[in-house]
Amino acid sequence: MATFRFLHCADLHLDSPLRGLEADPDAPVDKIRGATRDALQNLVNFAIEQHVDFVVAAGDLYDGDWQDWRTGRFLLDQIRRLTDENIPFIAIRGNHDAASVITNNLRMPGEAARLLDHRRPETFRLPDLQVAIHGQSFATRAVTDNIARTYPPPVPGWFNVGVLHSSVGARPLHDNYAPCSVDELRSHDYDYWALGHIHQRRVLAERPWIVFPGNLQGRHARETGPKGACLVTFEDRVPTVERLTFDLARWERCRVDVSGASTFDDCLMRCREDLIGAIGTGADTYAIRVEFHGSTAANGVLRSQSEHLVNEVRAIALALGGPDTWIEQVIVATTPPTGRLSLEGDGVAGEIGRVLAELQSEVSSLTASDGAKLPALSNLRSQLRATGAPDMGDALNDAAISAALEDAAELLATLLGGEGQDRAD
Ligand SMILES: [Mn+2]
Repeated sequence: MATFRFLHCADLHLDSPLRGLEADPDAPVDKIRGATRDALQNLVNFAIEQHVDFVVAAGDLYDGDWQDWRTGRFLLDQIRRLTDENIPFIAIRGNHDAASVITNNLRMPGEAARLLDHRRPETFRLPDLQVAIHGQSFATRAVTDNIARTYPPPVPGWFNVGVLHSSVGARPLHDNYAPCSVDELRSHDYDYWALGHIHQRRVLAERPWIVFPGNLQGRHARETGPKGACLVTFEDRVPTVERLTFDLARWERCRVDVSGASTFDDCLMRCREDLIGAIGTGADTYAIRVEFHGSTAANGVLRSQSEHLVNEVRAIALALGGPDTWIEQVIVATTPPTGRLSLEGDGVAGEIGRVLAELQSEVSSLTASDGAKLPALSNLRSQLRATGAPDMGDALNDAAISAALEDAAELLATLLGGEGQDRAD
């Protein structure tokens, strides 16, 4: 057998509508919208520059719901770039393609490009390399038969590749399309199984290789990290598999642990450190979801000043990564500190607790119009006015006061019970 190299990609989802983009006028929409195309173009550039021997695509070339003929033209242009360089392109249709009018009518440019049959398994042969590529396209969106079972026996003495769009094994988060097991695939005696459907890269076995390359380009905040394809090199009768990255726009989730942070600014400092790590992975454009978690004295302020928080996080991202680093969302999932003080007992904390409870009970027994009669409240009003705070007017109704008192209780308990202080109870 000759020495050869090929690329295995899957789940291109060309022109997939990238979720969460349109709602935000500050998002680098064009870069992210064009990302699935850029990634394919990158793969084709690599194939041509390195002159790989062929390219296999294991389904979901398109996104089923997105039906624009330009998507089809783009794919054909890229395939033609390969075949013009004598690089064969062999693909199957996945569940998304089966629903797509474009893929159904796709006419491959010449003999070196092939979309394998959907009625039965088909074998594409590369006699010079002694490579046989076996595969079957999805006929409909939901193929629940075990189509791998009917794949042909290997061509003896050749390198046999099985191309399959399947969830392989029980994976509760995915639709169980074309079900089959790793052992079943192994029993086929092929040299490499080029899988598609699972969007995360996974190597299910190494003898033979049974591989999901993951999708070529992440499409939303759950498809994070570098995305690309696999380069398979067959040399000295042994195949090796290398992971290649082709995405330019990258989704990341930045989980900022603010446990023990005492202020809003401390939380931002930690966020900054984590963002430096998240945007240092070599992509051009980043879409980042920031999640604050952990037990912190800043829990209340992070939650009450969420708009300010988003602005600050965006400013940090802009300073670190420029305009192509986009904060997709900021999630506050923090909890109050565990070391918070109990506003009970005989001490000062208990006194504060009693005052707050008294105010709380007075408020709940009043209606909004009675609010002005509450001495503490009218005092508070005039004091607020004296400090130049905006007049709260109607905002001072019983529900608002009640909520403010709860916040005050939490804040006082947090501040008084911060690290290094003794608990009163
Ligand atoms: Mn897919």
